[in-house]
Amino acid sequence: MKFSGVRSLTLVSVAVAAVVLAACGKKDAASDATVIKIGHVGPVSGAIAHLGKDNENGARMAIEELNAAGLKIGDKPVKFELLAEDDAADPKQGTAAAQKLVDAKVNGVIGHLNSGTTIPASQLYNAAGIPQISPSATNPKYTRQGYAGAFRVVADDVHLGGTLGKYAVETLKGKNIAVIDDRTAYGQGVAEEFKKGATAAGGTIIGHEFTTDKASDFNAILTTLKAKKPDVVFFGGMDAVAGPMLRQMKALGIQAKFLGGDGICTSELAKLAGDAMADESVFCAEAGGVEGEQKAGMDKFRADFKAKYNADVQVYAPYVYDAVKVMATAMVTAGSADPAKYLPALKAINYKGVTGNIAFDEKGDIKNGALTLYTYKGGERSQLAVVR
Ligand code: ABU
Repeated sequence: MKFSGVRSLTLVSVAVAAVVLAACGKKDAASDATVIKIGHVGPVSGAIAHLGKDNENGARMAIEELNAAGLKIGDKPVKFELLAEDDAADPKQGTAAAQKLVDAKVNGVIGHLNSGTTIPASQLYNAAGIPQISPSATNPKYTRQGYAGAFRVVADDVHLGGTLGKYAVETLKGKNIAVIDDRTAYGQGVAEEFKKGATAAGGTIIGHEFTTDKASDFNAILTTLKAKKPDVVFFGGMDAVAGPMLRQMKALGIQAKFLGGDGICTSELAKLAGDAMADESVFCAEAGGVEGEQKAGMDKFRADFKAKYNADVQVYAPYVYDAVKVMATAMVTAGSADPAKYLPALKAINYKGVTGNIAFDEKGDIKNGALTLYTYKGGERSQLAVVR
């Protein structure tokens, strides 16, 4: 097919304009601002939907504040749009959600919540050149794949599991320690790091049993472990499994202290465990934390979140909130929401958030990450200490 000179020039101009528009983003019809698409993925269905909603609400809160502030990027007004996807904590659904965001040409992604979804999804974001900040996936592998655009605003399982292992032996005086994990990327990884930490501190691992992130009957593995007389049981997995496990431990008369990582360290755990959780019998760690004068910002965030969503923060909403703000700050600094252009600013970020100071090391992990140790009293999480 042949076109006249003028028509082919017009077609070329239209094609060029379409490419430029795709790179710059569409315009918001009401305000004429350039739309910047931020993807968020977490499990908003399934057993840990309460945690996925917590994360997603953290993202929504940040996006609303950014839009209310009327930000400009490269002297142009912008409007942030949240594209929120559900991965149901399932690796396959996670990659499907990631592909949807890649196809939508999002400018950046915050997520996913679980290590088991974050790691496979990161391959797709990396191939598409889309920066990703995980607010909660703690398996170390995520930032050890050599991806330039993979970042994490929380500590990893080496830190988390190792610290809890030492704590189980040195502070809780555990000698005979049993371990259970749910065989997910997170549960398995944090349990192995816990074992290393506990063993190095002089504890003995008397048994390691396995379950899944969908199981609800733990009688067989708990009976096996009970026979070995543990004084501490560590669980690598999430609160939706830990709650029923605690109930069944009580029914079997297992008196051991119960420890877990950030996956069980939620407001919801007390409800899930019911009356099976005696005061100061359960211990866990969140993979971040603030102390001193930074506590005021976190306290205000929690109060604002509760007022807005009529729900307590579960664990990671503030980290999601900060991750969105970090990404937006990098775009403003770079004067562009084009991933290739704002990525250097993201790598060099030094941001004071509600979760503390956020700067990344060469892998994309948070520098000088903190952990907060908690126990439960009267059905509430009760902070013990912030450690680094
Ligand atoms: N870090 C706890 C929950 C998320 C995950 O890493 O799978």
